[in-house]
Amino acid sequence: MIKAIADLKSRITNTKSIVITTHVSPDGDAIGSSLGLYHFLKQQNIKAQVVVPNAFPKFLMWLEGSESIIVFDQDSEKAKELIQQADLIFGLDYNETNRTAKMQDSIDASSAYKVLIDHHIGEPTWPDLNLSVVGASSTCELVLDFISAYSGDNIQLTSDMAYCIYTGLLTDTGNFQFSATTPKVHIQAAQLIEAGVEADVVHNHINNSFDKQRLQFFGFCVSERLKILKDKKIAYLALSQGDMRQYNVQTGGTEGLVNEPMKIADIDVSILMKEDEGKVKMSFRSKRAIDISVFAKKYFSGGGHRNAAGGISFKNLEDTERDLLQYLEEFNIR
Ligand SMILES: [Mn+2]
Repeated sequence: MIKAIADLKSRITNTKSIVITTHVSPDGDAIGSSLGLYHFLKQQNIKAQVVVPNAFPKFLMWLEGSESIIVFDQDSEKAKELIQQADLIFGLDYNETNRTAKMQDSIDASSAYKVLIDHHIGEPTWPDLNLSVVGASSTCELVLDFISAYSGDNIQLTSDMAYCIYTGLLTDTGNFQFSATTPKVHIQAAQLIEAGVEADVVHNHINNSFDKQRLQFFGFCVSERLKILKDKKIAYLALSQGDMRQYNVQTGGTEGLVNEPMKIADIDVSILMKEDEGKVKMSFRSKRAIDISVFAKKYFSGGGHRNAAGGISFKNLEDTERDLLQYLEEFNIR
């Protein structure tokens, strides 16, 4: 990594226009890593612009710099122009450009030097420089590694950087509970707290920021939509657009919902199905050795991590549910 960073350093200092991109429906790690890197580059007197495919949830809008983010969906001309003019593009928290949705064509067409930092399963060939580590807890972990390698002994983490990076560590490890929560992650968290992060502030912004209606929506999902399969190890929730309309669910409003069934002791796999226009979005969670990303990839054109993955179905909700039950039977999760 050190040699690659040295090369990148000279490239970055000679670059006129840097764009930082991340995946569609940006989560805490996507926004945290993008803004963490943005603040770091700013510290190095390097201007960069964060461009994201679509709106990100309210519970991330407190992060310093979030107001400067260009949202492709809301300002596509500006976003296209920025990507087109960039001579260096960072891709954070995704490894296939189709994860950037409507931004994909612009990124694919760009002749900019492309640097990828990601932790999802995959073997992308498009980046000019790939700093990804499959299995790392989060892209934020890798951005902090990048900052450390780039700065060497002169590392100076500001509280702006630290808050952004801590947010991704917290969210992608499910509050430091998933199996990727290594000693290193805790050491990094300590480093970030030393740099000024007040852990309870982040926790409250991320986890204790529901409004009453959203909490009632979670309650409705758990009491009315939760289904547990016969062997009691698998739980799933199938939500219609009507369900979400009824509770006025906003962007990011179902974030964390797939984890709720995992609170039941015997549940090893949880699946969330969300009806959308002409498709059903799927989220998967599993415990320990069960690699749910294999299932997501095989049946729902998805992927992600061993214990957390996403996928999609282009059938209606009812047919998707029927497919799911059949595939679960076929895949035989043990
Ligand atoms: Mn991530």
